[in-house]
Amino acid sequence: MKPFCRDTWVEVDLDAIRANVETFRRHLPRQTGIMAVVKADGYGHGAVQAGREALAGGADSLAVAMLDEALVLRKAGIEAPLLVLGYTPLDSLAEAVRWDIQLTAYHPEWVQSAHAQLAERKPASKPLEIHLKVDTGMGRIGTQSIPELLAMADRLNTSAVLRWKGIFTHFACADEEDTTHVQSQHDCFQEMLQALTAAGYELPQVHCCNSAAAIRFPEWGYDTIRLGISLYGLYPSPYLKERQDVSLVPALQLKTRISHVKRAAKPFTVSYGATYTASPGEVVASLPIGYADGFSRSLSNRGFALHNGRRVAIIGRVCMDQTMLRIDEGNASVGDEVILYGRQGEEEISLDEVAALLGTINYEIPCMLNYRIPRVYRKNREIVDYAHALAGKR
Ligand code: UAH
Repeated sequence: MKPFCRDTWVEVDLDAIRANVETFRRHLPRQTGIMAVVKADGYGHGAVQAGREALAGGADSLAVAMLDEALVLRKAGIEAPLLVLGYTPLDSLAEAVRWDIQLTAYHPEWVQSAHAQLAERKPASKPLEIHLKVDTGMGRIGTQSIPELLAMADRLNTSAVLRWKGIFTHFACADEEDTTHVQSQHDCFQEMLQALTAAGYELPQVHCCNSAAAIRFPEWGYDTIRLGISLYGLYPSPYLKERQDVSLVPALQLKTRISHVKRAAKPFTVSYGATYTASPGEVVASLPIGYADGFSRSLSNRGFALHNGRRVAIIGRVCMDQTMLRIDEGNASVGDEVILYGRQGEEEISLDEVAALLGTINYEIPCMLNYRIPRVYRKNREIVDYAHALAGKR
């Protein structure tokens, strides 16, 4: 029995996730590994399920944005190397050590405090693995200073409680046609690596590529890439989608079922604000999904859905828990499946299309779908797992 009652759900095709990892495996040099980025609950797909599938498909490690996300993965039994890409407060170091989670550092004072704190522990703790983050042109976390980088490398190499595991940077514009910025970031990264080797340090794991850079510049893969959006079958930008350097398979669909159908006998208005008037003869179908699920209210009177393989318009305002459609052709009945994101027959509503309509990027669309929506996982078309926070199932 399915562990939820709701007639709205996200379907994740785990075979697609695996196929995307395999595509990058073929696209990258042999020696380059794949770190699957499953932050933000796997970009809305489910971090545990997406992470497991990525690892089974050939990824060798996982990355998240914050320590709490890493703890979820460890507590679910994932044993692969896990890296926290963002900031970790010093008062949480013991948790990172206990659960064997790699952290990111970018300031000598943080590294010194981490060393001092862990060195005091009795009995001596196992070493905490650290990746140093350098800012080569993103302007968010990361050091821009070679003296700071050398000071951190020195502290890590002489500490018994810290271990220098990696060094990385993050690109701001790798998805754009103009490669000036990404090239200059890569040059800057190489200068920082050279400063380390010139000072006698042996480089640990080196990584700089996100999905876009891995697609465009597979030769910059170094020891590993950090594969985020394209793990889920999405291109980092419309430009890269058009180029088709790699062929990706989208993993996520958003589905629901009609909860009410009415044919207008006389004109009536639809939803809050009465922004749409149904004319006599029009068929209006209600759907049990709304903006409180992460289905944007900005799709009011603008978005589309798929019903019986045809595109149908969203009419009136998207409410907190309900959305209405106009069914122009054919019959509609309570219980009919409706696709909000994904494919039905020959028709598709891609996350790229929805993002363009909302004036945002495809990344944001699955990330918005929140805990109220159950996730259904398929492999070989069969349902293999569920996740639903309201049912206490991860
Ligand atoms: C530091 C860092 C990120 O914040 C995100 C990613 C993954 O990016 P894509 O989703 O564009 O692949 C990697 N690294």
